[in-house]
Amino acid sequence: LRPLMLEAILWDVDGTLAETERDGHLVAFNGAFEELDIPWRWSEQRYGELLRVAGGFERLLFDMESQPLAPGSLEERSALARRIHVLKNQRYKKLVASGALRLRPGVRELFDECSASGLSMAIVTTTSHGNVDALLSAQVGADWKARFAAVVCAEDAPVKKPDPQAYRLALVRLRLRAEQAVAIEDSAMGLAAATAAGIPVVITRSRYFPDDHVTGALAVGPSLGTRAGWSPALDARPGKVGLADIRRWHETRG
Ligand code: XBP
Ligand code: MG
Repeated sequence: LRPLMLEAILWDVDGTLAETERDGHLVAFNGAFEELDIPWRWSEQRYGELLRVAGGFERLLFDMESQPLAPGSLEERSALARRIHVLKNQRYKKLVASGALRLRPGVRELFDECSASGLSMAIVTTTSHGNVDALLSAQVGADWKARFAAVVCAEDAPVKKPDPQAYRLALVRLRLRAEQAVAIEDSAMGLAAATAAGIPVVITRSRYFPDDHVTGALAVGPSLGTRAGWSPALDARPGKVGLADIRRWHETRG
């Protein structure tokens, strides 16, 4: 049997394409609290703890459990979380539409390399289509969708990572087997989601997950923008992590 070749790269969004959490979602959450006269704010550190809960709405509900100023009943909390979440996303979209949140180093180059060599790409995220559209319209252009063979967001796969639902759906839409894809992720939760779907994973560490345990990843490194600091190590020539590196890692999968 011939080993399966790499046919697609599946991209996580938050933390992987851009540092959207601290400079995007967190700022927008605190802005929404203020707008609604809600008497609490999230610090950068608290938000880091809350990122263990995937999904902004779910994160709000979780925080309210230990928030003495939150309403008492689950019904009221859900209604409030929904209002905050809507406003947060409006603010987030405005923020990223301004171009303030740039793609992480090496991402654009790998997009271009995949397009040039005809390798499929997909988006696999727990955030919404609207948020992804705002980010990629600003950073890639209004026609960004043409570059992706599948775009799987929270509306398509409501069960959030670390559940593999979003990754499984992406494989169905791409008509690929798990071994034919590589996921690029930044967190242990993302790694768990892709791994549970059978997809090998490359981790580019992000600001909020600098030392997550990521055992079982094909490769772990600081950024696609540098060849230094990767495990397994890359040859130390200058330059970025490219498709040839990803293909080589893919060939080593267990
Ligand atoms: C990261 C998330 C998201 C964002 C906020 O998703 O957990 O919930 O923090 O977005 P990923 P929403 O890394 O899979 O892209 O408020 O839209 O949930
Ligand atoms: Mg992520």
